[in-house]
Amino acid sequence: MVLKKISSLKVKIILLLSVLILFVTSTLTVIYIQNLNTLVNSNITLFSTTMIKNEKKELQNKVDLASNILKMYYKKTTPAYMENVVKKGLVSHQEQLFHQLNSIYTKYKDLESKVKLKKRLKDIVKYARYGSNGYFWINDMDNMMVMHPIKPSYDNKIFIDTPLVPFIQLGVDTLTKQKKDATFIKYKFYNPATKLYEFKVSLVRKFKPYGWVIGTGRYLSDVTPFVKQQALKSIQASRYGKNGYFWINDMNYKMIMHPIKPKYNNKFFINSKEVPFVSLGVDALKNTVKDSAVIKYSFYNPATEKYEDKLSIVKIFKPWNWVIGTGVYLNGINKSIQDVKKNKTIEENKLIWKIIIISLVIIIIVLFLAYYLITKFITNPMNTLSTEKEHFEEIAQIDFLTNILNRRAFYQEIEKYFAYAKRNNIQVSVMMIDIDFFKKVNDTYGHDAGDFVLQTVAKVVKNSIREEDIFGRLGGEEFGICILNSTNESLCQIANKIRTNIQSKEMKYNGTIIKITISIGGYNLYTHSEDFKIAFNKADKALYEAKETGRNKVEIYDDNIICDRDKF
Ligand code: GH3
Ligand code: MG
Ligand code: MG
Repeated sequence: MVLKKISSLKVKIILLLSVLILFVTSTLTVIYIQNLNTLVNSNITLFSTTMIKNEKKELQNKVDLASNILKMYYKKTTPAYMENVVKKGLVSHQEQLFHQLNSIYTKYKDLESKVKLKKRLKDIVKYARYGSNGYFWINDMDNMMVMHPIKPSYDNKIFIDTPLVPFIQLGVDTLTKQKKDATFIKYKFYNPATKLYEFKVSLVRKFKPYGWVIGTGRYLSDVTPFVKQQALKSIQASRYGKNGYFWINDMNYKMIMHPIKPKYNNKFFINSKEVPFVSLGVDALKNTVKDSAVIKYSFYNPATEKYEDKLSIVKIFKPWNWVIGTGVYLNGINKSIQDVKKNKTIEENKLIWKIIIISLVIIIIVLFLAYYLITKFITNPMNTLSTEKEHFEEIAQIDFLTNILNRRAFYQEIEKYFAYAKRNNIQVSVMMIDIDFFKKVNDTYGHDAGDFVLQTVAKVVKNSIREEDIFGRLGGEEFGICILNSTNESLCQIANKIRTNIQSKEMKYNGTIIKITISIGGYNLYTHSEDFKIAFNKADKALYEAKETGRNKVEIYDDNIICDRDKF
């Protein structure tokens, strides 16, 4: 019983420890794998956000740079700068005309009649043009319009104090005042292009042979489109990387310049699927206080000839209300992110497998150890694994089933008793007990019931004798007892007490009441010269007789004693 308890306790501890180790190992493994996963995922997210952030920064730099180019051109549209540009242009164009006039005059002045040559030269001036609408007029020093190529109605009219046509008088007066052959004049004049009165700068120059003043002028505002055109050209030519470019649209959704698809130029794109970035950009800029915005959309990629996701930055250029934009196709970034993801996942999987294998090894070792230890304790409870000396000795002396002395221990004790009795001249008796028809109990109720009966018999017998009496299991269903200070009478009495206690005991096993009887052979030693083997042989003989003569009875190995069952 004690032994069973010991081994089952150990088994329980082993099981508990194993379960604990398994639980801790698997929990740690799961936690580790989860943490690893989160770490890898956050790494990838960090990588991709950094990547996109960098890309945005790059684009912002590019668009800022392009915006600076526009700013540079815009500076050319300040009044002073424009006046300078206009003046330079006028000088060069008039220089060309005068060169032509002078050379023809020189060539034909002796060949042709005065009238004819004058008409020839007048026609040259009349039809001379430059730029989109540059022309020359002729007046004389008497403020008379000699020839105006656009307004022939002015011809041969004198313009003095006429605010609508101020340039004749202004030119003549300035030339006279400055005593120069050529001078610039600046005045306000109606501009049919903008329908506004605007500053116009004109260059008037004397053509001496005929006393003419030949003038030509330009509105200062004429410079702006020219500068803008130049700015557009510059931006159009600005490229970076493999296929980085800038486009420009205005805040009214009109494409002003697209370097890759010029067919979009001057077209409006409001919520267009083909060209989504114009309205996306304008709307994003309208919705922000900043001067730039990020937009995402799908657009044709000339490199792959496919429509792909694109990330762009648009920036407003306020002076001209232009939007300048540039973008990058995200497939490059996505590919790098995918690559990183792939590599990280491979690394992660390798780590996970390592951890799983380590955990599995630990689990297998633990299971194996547990199995080994448990089987050892269950199948061989008396093995040397127990380090406690006490247990070891107990295991060697106690009968495993009945928890009384085993055969070896019993005979050892008897030997001591016999020696003690001999020394002190004390009377000794021995008894052999055998259960009657025990085989039948096994056959009828099963071996476990038989074990239970053996245990019960041991208990009942133990309770029927004194503490100092020796009681042991000799094997099977046989027990031995040794008592001191006894006579044949007392032996007979004690034996019958044991027998009747057993007979009257109701052994309840799994609800079934089992009743048994025992037979006892006893022997009270004649002399101290007999050893315990002889004594037990004699008791055994008496037992045999008890069995032979009916069972459930006590026989004493002494013909003089009749140990009658009926007396008890
Ligand atoms: P008898 O009255 O002649 O003694 O008959 P019996 O059946 O008791 O005698 P036998 O010697 O033929 O049978 C003894 C039986 O005891 C046989 C064996 O199976 C059984 N036995 C021996 N040791 C144990 C044990 O530890 N547990 C159980 N359940 N049975 C045991
Ligand atoms: Mg027997
Ligand atoms: Mg028997």
